[in-house]
Amino acid sequence: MNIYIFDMDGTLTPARQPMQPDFARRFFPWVKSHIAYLAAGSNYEKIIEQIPGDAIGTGFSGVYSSMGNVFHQKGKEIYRHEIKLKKELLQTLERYRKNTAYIGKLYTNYLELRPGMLNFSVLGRNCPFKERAKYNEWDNLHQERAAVVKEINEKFPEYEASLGGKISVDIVMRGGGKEQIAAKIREQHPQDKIIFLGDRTEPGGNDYALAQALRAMENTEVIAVNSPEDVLKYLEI
Ligand code: M1P
Repeated sequence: MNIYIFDMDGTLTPARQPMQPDFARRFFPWVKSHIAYLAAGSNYEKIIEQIPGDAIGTGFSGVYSSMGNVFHQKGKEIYRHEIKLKKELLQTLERYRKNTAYIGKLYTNYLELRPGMLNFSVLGRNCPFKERAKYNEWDNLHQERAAVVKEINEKFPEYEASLGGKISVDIVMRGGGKEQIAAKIREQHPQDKIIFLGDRTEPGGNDYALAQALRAMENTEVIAVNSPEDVLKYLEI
């Protein structure tokens, strides 16, 4: 039997947007008749905003949120982990926010603490939606987020940083990222083939650690997708 794992933003839904109705219409019957897990960087509250409750409650066999630091089954929280934040880490992030060369307006909620992880966005998570694309375009040219990721990973061996979606960086305790999901699912399904679909499986992306952990195991496959349309195409639904 195949066991499926899906990332959410950019994989099952457009980044930070609800699942598209046509996608939901085709994906729901499929997910109800297969064993599938969700592996999201977002927290559980955001997942509920983006994916209709039907799939969350009854479709998926389990929902990993906050990079695998919280686990829900049938709407019930099974466990959660926390992160320890060092003063030096916060000072480093504040420096990027203060000294950014981005000339657009900056918004609040630039440090978002979630169970087991910290999400950092120089732009600020409370930005209007159109500002996300503007910052992302600028960041693609100036590689600000890549610089944050590099500095955190070099300076703090106890933490692991990766690019979030379009505007942010995800920081977890080393080993406390999406990779932990691989071992948990393998434990539940020792004999089955595990197939993971994600849009950020490249080095530095927030699906990379999970992709690598799975590649190191037998009987697994990692499928890099660029959009929900790619998922439908792969599943042939
Ligand atoms: O794709 C998952 C990412 O989605 C958001 O990223 P951003 O706001 O940068 O587009 C965040 O929730 C991030 O934590 C998450 O990994």
